[in-house]
Amino acid sequence: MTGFLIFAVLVLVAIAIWQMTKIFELSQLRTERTEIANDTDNKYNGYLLFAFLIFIYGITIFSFAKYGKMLLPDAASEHGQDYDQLMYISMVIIFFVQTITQALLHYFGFKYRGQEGRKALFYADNDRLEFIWTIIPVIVLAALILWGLYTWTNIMDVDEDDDPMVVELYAQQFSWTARYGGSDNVLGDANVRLIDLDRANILGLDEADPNGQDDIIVKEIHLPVNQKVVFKMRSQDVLHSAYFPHFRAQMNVVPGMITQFAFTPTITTEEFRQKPDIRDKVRRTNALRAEWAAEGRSNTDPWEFDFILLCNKICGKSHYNMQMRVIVETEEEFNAWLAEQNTFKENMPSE
Ligand SMILES: [Cu+2]
Repeated sequence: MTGFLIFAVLVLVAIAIWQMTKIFELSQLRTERTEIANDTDNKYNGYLLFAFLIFIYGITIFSFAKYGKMLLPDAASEHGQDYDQLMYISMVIIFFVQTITQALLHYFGFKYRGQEGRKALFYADNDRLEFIWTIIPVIVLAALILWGLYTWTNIMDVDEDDDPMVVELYAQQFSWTARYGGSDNVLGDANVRLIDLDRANILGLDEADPNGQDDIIVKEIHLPVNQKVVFKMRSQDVLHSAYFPHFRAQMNVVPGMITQFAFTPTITTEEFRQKPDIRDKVRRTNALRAEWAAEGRSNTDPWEFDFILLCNKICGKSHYNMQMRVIVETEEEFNAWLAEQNTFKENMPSE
């Protein structure tokens, strides 16, 4: 409310000043026509161009300094390194070109501002110039696009020789469920029409399919480090999107079809938590949460870093909270965890 009042007062003061200048101008005896910009006006506008240039450079530097820490940490997957490199190079090129062209644009605006007696030069075209400013972007963009396509094909190419671990991601409003193929690493057939909540068959597994008997259904993903995993995704209701920010992976989850994405985690959760930038982030978040706790707000328990699977399609009112924890651990830890889980068959009530 106070903010609004201050804003209203400022607006009113600005209007008052504007009206006063108008009265002042009207009271002056003028000989020249005021609606045509004179040299002084053009000079001021030229200087304002420089002021705007400083503003855009300033806000860029400010944003990097203040919000740079909000960017994602280093990638935790094998392909994530290539992906980040592509992103990094693209950004460097964009910022480099932007910085130079903006400076030139504003400088020329100032240099060739209107001046008494100066006439614009009629300059129809210049083939050589046009060739240069066409061919340079063509080469740079073609290189970026080809590199991007090559990287994308590499990421999306799931080679069965890699012997990836198969995990199903099942999306529904508003939660995720994961299913492991079990000892045979093959997922049993499933269909939403077979969902039977009375029998606790929440994913609609075909009870007659032998491949499904040893499947393991969980609410938390565990992954062994350095093992390729392929996620097969199904949706029960609407479009969702499986987004693993730390692994640089995202794929739409579409009702009626199976989509997939594969990646290899390269670092365990424990190791990732020890990284200086992650520790710093956790410290900052928990300092904020402590402040909130002191104010008596809810949801202020200390936070510990975890990899996470998020939904990245606005799929309904609780979309924001559609997430699942992802734990990357050593192979021994993973096997121990897996051994503790019940299979589909063990969980089914007997007839
Ligand atoms: Cu969703």
